[in-house]
Amino acid sequence: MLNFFKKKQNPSLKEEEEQKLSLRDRLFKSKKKLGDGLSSLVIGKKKIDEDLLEELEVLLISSDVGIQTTDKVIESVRKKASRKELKDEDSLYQLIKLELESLLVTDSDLEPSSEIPFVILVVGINGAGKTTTIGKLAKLFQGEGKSVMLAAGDTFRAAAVEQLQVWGERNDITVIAQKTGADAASVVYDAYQSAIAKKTDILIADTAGRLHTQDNLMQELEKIKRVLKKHNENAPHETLLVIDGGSGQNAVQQANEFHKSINLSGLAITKLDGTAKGGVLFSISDALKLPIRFIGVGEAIEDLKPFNSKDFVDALFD
Ligand SMILES: Nc1nc2c(ncn2[C@@H]2O[C@H](COP(=O)(O)OP(=O)(O)O)[C@@H](O)[C@H]2O)c(=O)[nH]1
Ligand SMILES: [Mg+2]
Repeated sequence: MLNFFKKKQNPSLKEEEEQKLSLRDRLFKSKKKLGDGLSSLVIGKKKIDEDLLEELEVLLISSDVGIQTTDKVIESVRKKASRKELKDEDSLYQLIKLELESLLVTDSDLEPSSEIPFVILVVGINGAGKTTTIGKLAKLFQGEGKSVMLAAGDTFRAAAVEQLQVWGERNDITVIAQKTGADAASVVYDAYQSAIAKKTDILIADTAGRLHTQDNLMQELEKIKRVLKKHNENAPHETLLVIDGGSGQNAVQQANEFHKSINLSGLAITKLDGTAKGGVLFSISDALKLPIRFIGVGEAIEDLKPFNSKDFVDALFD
């Protein structure tokens, strides 16, 4: 369930403090695995030998960096290390850290264009965090002074539509919905027309969870895109895949398959507060070369952060 739907109006002091936790605190489990793991590996070492590379390989693979991406990192570290003499363990640590950072696709801000409505189609499997992320995103954009409308495109479950409607009412965000079982493309199209009429800046469309193996459901997503494109070839301006970061290497597979079938433009990776599998971001970014737009680091509405590769790597390694 969307916890922030139930959020109290006046958070207690404790809750407020929790909300102020830094990215480093939120990514604690992954930091412990990757950052602390790397520290203990390079401690007291000045040169990179085969033993060290082997240990590094084990660390990266066990941190969900993935075999192919790990190979790439190891090769690059090997080459760089043979060319220059490293001063101390810290230079070695920094070299590996930067090598990982270079895998992350930068320039990742989602900048709604001047064309309105800027349409964001949100897709992913069940429970990945789509609806939660949409609520957080809506608030984020509202905070930037933009008007937002939501399309309740998850028409499979009555609860899904109601949840979004109740939340929209409370937060003064229009939600366009039809009854359960309605054609998702028609809901999104309705919302698009309404957003044009109201001159809304951003339209975010929720969709039902689906697996890439469910052909009929994947076709439904294609239909949503087709219907939008008929009216504006630039829409949807963003096709955002939401993935649960805790699913590790499965997340890479999911992202690959969704990308192949509906052509994604960006990723949001959720639940990084609860997992040590944060290494998967390097793997996904390297495999798909798609920008990671946002990361989810908690259940509260403030817990969606625009992704910044340097901040992320600093939080894990500093
Ligand atoms: N801890 C944590 N939980 C999250 C995050 N994002 C989503 N969730 C939880 O994941 C669950 C499923 O989210 P939901 O948005 O309903 O998934 P959907 O089926 O893809 O729409 C809910 O309990 C959310 O509160 C996150 O970044 N951190
Ligand atoms: Mg949902």
